Amino acid sequence: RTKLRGDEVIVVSNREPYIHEIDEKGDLFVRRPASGLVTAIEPVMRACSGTWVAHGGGSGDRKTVDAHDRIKVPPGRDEYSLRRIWLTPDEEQGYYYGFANEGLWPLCHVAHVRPVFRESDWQAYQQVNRRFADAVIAEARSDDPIVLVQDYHFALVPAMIREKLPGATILTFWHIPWPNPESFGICPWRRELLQGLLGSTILGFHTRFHCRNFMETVDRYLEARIEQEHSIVSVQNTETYVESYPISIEWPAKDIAARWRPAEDCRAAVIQRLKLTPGHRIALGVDRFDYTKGILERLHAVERLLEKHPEWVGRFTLVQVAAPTRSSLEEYRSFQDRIERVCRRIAARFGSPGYEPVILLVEHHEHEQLNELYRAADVCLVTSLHDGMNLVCKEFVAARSDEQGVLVLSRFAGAAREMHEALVVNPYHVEECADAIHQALVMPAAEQRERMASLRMTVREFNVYRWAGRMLSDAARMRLRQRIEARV
Ligand code: ADQ
Repeated sequence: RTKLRGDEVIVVSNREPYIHEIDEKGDLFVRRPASGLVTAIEPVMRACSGTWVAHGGGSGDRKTVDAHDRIKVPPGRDEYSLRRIWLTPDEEQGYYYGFANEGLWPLCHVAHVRPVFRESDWQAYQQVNRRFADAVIAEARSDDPIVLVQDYHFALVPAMIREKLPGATILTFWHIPWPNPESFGICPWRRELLQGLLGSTILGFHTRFHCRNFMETVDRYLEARIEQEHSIVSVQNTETYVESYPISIEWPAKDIAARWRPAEDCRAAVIQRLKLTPGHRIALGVDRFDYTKGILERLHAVERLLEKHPEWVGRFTLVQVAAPTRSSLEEYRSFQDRIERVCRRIAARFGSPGYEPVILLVEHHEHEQLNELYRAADVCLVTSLHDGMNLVCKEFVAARSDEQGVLVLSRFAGAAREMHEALVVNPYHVEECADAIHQALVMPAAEQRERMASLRMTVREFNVYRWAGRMLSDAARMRLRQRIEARV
């Protein structure tokens, strides 16, 4: 808030932070989406109040807005404005499911799912990007707002805004990895995407590695001047500062953490609810049900663990919470079927009446329910095949005020660059993962405490306000420079 000093802030993202739905009885209720992006941006918006422009996708969304499609949120607290954009089914199909999630998502993640590029999806993507850019321009009260453009759904938006509002400070954050130039180069519209992103004042990625990949991609496919040591890319007269800003979570306030039930009670509650035996060891996975999250590899590791260490059979369970996501895409449906098949196979091999080695909960959980699971678990398994950052590992650490519990973390998640005290694994290496789970289960309490205390220091210090603060300070610096240059 100090950094912004009254500047106008507008956020653009596909996902809205509050979704209004209508239940079977016709009553309205509000839902928080399972989204890393929303988890990260929402505290920043609450702190600076402004306008959030997003797709209104809930069945009750239209019922709750005013004549300008706006609503104050969080419900009941009215801290900032949410401006909803309505998409037609064809727009949503082509822009969101098609180009963004069948094209860009697999293109940017090395997860061996082949991207699909349809001309009609590309048309819809351009059209929807134009609609969001127009909405930002209409919402802007000044000619130099700060606009935060979020993610791969809106690669074209920065240049579209820049054209109409040359004085805007546009901060674009790409929440997923950026691949190497060869991989990115298969996209038929690579030049257009790059030119769109280079309308940004600042373009942020989670890691330096992704920044370097981006700059090499620009170098390969556009006529641009690249100053590696200053991280500046210039095309014609526009300069973009490309920097890494590792995203994080809001560290729980002292009074909130003080009200949490003791970890032992959480454990007892989960054991009772899931019908486990007392003394049962719990490994936890929390993910959107996405093929990049390494859920299959995690199951293979659990299966191998039970083969290798029969002493855990009957005493160990993986609780896998998977939030349904993009389920209208075939790739996601068949992935879910495959996971369910493997769970049944593991149950057939190692389960018995009253004992399930894997409990798969395919449902959205509220924050409090997740927190209880995080506090109940002996081990948290984050085995992404590729992940921009991954917030689940940070949420787990934040929940463990008792300094117990072990994090097993994929080396291919951006988070592995900061969370060195985790047991860092290659999720493709089944044996290594099985061994890491075993090591976690037998780790002495004192070692758990040491590792967890250190992880907690990192996440507490490098929290989401640090992420936003660094980006906004850089923006403030660039605004000043622009103003000075405009006067010369
Ligand atoms: P995501 O791919 O969505 O984010 P992640 O960072 O792990 O991945 O965040 C997922 C969020 O959804 C977490 O806050 C988690 O608690 C929540 N969630 C998961 N399963 C849930 C469930 N069943 N019920 C309720 N909530 C659930 C993208 C990138 C990441 C990057 C973030 C932020 O893919 O790499 O970390 O953006 O930049």
